[in-house]
Amino acid sequence: MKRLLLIPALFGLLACGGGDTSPRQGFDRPMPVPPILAPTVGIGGADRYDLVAQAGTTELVAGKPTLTYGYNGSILGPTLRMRRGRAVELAITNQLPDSDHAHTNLHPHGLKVPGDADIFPGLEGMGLMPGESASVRFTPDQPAGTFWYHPHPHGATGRQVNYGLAGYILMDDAVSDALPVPKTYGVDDFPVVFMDRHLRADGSLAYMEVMGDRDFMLGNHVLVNGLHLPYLELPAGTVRLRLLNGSSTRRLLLAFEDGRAFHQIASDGGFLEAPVAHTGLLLGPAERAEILVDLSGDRGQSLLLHSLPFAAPEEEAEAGMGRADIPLLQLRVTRAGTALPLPASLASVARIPESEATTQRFLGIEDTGDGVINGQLFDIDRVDFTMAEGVTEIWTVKNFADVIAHPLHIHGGQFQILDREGAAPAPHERGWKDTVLVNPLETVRVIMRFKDLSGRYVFHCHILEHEGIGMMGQFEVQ
Ligand SMILES: [Cu+2]
Repeated sequence: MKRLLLIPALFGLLACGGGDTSPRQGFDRPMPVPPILAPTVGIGGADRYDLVAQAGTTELVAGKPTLTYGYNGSILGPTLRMRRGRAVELAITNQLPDSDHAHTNLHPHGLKVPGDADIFPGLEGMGLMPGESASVRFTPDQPAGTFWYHPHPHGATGRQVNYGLAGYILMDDAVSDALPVPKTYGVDDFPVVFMDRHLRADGSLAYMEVMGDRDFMLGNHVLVNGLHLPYLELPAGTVRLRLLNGSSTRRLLLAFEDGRAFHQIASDGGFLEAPVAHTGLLLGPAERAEILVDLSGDRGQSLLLHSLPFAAPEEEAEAGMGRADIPLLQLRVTRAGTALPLPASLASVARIPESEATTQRFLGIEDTGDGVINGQLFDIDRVDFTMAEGVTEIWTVKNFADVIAHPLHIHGGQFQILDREGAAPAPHERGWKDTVLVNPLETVRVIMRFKDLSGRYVFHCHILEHEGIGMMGQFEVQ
């Protein structure tokens, strides 16, 4: 690999020509809500979910049909509703059009599952060719939360996700059942996924067309549930939005146009201990946040959800990161609703004591040269770390780059952030996480239990183009 961050500025500026449409355009199409996929009866009575990866056409921008990929449809995929302790059988069939990038597989992002279910049917051979199918069974045993699924074929992940292959997994348990928060899907509880995409004038997707895309794959449209600038009709009460940043590179600083406070109730791996108030919430690639918004005084009004400008390293900013105010979604408060009191506490999130860790590891992330994590590129034949089932480890992650933040994702479940540059994490980062933004020159320590894991997993930068270049390693739980 040549020097990674070489020509982003020029191409980034070109790529951002035209930029996002102004806040007052659009908002004439409703935000699609992915359907919940009703399970069939699988082996041993498991809830069986069948996903078919396929191509289709979507009007990401009204009047301009785009070739996209989706599961069981033209873009994104149905929502899978799982329950802690209930057996699942997950099946994937590849019906993508034949191409160099047609092999696919499936990764349930954030779920704690055996290695053979984490990316199936595996990275070897990069999965299924068109016409092939695979399935796995597992029984999820982790707290309720908002997770997602997407393909993970090495070298093609970024392209396939960019084309639309991604869907939600919502986990329920006794805690989520009992919490007095909105929970009627599509009524007061909504999945909202943001995807930064580069669209040409004719509406077609441009992916990895210029040198700079490899470093900063920033688009010119941020789609919301697969559409540009949709609206969502909501009740005049408390609503719950399950936010997911499904962008390759773009971080979003989410806020409402009137600057109102909202409350985060969950991070990547489930509920926080207590709600955390924000007026702006930074969400990096692959991160999730569930928020509660009080719309009880807004009947008949509309409210814009947008991404505010923020300070980014110079090279990122030159490529278009954080520069603009990006309109995302118009909330229209059109019917009566119920204002719910904010729960004082949500769930127990016991801190993993540092003394429990028996191993410390170091991950140095670099942007240049032929090695990007601890001096090496991904090699499917190399296992970087081996650990015994049940151990607890502390991973110290250092971003040696001064030009870009890398969102590190560890497969196999959820970890906790111990500190950033030695300082305790902010309240909203004290819950379960599977992806952590590591800012330029920053050192972040995380602690993770490798309990009930088996086999091989990966860890990688969730800027999918970086992962594709080789910013990924493997660990094996024995
Ligand atoms: Cu990266």
